[in-house]
Amino acid sequence: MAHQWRGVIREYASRLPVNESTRVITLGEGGTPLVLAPALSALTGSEVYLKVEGMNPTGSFKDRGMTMAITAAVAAGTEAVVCASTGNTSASAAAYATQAGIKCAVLVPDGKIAMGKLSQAIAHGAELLQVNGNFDNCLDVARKLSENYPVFLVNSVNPARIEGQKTGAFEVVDFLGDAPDYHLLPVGNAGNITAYWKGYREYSEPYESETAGTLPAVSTKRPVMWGFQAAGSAPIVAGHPITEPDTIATAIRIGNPASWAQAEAARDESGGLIDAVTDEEILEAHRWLSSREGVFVEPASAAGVAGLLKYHAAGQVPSGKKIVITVTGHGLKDPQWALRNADGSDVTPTKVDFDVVSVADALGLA
Ligand code: AN7
Repeated sequence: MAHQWRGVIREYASRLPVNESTRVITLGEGGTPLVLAPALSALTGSEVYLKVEGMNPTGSFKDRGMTMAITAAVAAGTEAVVCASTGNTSASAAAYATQAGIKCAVLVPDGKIAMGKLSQAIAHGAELLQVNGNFDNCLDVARKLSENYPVFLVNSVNPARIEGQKTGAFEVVDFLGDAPDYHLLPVGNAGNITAYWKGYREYSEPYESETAGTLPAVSTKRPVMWGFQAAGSAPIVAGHPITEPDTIATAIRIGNPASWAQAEAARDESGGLIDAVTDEEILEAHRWLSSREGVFVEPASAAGVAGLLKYHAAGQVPSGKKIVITVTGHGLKDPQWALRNADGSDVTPTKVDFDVVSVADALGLA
């Protein structure tokens, strides 16, 4: 019988801080496709898979953490949540808060979030404030707000978010049958690299479940973690906060990541790296994904693929391995980038008259 995916909390309940009496707030997140990328595999000689997180209910990986955070907020009797966001967290928080029947306030950097994400937060009825400052300023205010007023913070500094997001690693292992050799992903506020590493660690050892006793290890190994920041917003690479982060990949325009230390731990414990990719490299990877793999992502989501292409060009990507790259958000969030050519000029669709000969001519059909 067909099995309908029940959302990450119900699918992975024994490995999450929930029990039978928890009221689960879910939109059916998780269970996203792990797609074999033929062109990247041919290029590298490794099996390269894309974890396509744009397939989540609000179009990004944030939903995995948000189902947990809003579930925790409801369990705590909260009536309002707040988050700072470069866009995707606000879209997700707004949707899950709506389903829970609680209020949601979001603080976003003025003029620096993609239209799709802004539309989502507004559509779901969030109290949206455009802050005259960047993401780091927004997070600072959101934290202080939650410390001094009756609102619950749902940014990834909330441990419930990391718990939910670690299920991405579980799904990769469950699908492949073991952990991959490498896992690549974009790094912004560094919650996701923290969460994947936690998931991979927990799956590689016996796990003391709160509800199901001791669970055996699922994987025999852990991947090497490679994280990529945008060059204009690469504090972990620089080794200091960036006060005026800049990149076209607005989702990861973050100068002082909240989970900085945890990201470094994931890097070091896995024998991996965190490096920067330029906006040009990000856009090239974005085009590669849409035109060669059939996967449309928003620019920030392509940072992991940009990293793979960069390291391949430097001869540092091994062949014969399994490589998973999380592509974090859907291309429809920020579609304008597809309408630019590689040289930066606008794409101009060909116009034709409504007769078959003109159409055949335009298509080059002799
Ligand atoms: C598509 O929504 O920080 O390193 O406020 O939207 O876990 O922060 C978004 C981050 C990568 C970086 N890709 O992940 C927010 C926000 C996409 C994103 C990241 C984000 P983290």
